[in-house]
Amino acid sequence: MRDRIRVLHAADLHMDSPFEALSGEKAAIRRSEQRALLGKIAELAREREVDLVLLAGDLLDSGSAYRETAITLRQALAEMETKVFIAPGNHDFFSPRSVWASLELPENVHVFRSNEIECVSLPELDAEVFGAAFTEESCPALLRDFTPPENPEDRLRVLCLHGEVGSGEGKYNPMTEAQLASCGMHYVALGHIHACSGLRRAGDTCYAWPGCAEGRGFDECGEKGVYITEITRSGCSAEFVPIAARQYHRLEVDLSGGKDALEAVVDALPECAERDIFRIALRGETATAPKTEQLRAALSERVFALRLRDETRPETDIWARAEEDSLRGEFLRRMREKLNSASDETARERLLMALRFGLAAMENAEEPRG
Ligand SMILES: [Mn+2]
Repeated sequence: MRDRIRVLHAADLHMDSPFEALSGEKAAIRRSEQRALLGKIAELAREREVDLVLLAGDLLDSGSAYRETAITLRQALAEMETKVFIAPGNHDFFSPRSVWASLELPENVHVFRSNEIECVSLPELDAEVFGAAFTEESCPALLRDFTPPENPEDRLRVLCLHGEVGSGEGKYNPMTEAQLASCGMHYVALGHIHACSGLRRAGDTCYAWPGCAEGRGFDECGEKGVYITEITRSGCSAEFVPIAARQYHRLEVDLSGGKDALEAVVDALPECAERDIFRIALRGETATAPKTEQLRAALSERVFALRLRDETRPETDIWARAEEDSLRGEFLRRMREKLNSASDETARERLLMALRFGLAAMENAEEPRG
């Protein structure tokens, strides 16, 4: 009898996402990189000689797919050379009009089509794979009333589902740890949450979600990938394998102390920055406003894509001119008084803003700087 099986567990590829924050050209590159995930998953499945591939939903960002995506999907699934199970999620739910119904899928692929948990027996692996599909954008709590059937042959049991673990309330197949503990599975392969979970345990049930396999925005920063999970009757181990083509990063760069903006940003970039996508906030106190357009141009070759925000504040020695016998001096003195008696941080922020605008107006400058 098999005492273990090895599975590749992936979810939330969200293929054909719009990538609205990127230019049209770069968005198209990102979509082709999402498609390439399928080939990487197939390669990894062969390399690691996995027994099963479990795809826990939201493989597609919507009910439809570009022609290229449908072709790649069919090819890559066939190349996986093992049984592949797909549990459609809220973005790519199963319906008669969905890709899952219309696409002619290779024989090694089983797509769950009903929102009731079904069981597929795999006697050659001494295993059973359970699963279900979202059949619309929401899905009731599938584990709430689930009772595992008898398991007289002590088969390894795996459940592949899209859904979320927590209070048991919600629109997306919510489940509780107690329900997981009593569902009779050795491993529950989940999808839906985009940050990977790490291997978790509820009673004797191990469960995990790998997160999305390719970031799509600054709320999906860092390494993204899939799990290779070894499942035994007494427990599981899961290895996270990064497969994303690019990472998203959020950086804050402090320009206080008269630092050169370009130098400071370049210093802050990680290795392989040219591959990645950045949101950089410039912070700190500066004498003059950083020239963001120049900076963007200078950085364009060093990163794949960039969003740059100037959040610097004027240096506080703007008060140096408060003693002047001028309109500016008078304005500064009055503003200083108001700031000293500001009731809270919000009032202070507002006064600082007024100060910057006031000084800019007096200088006839376009940018409100001190
Ligand atoms: Mn989802």
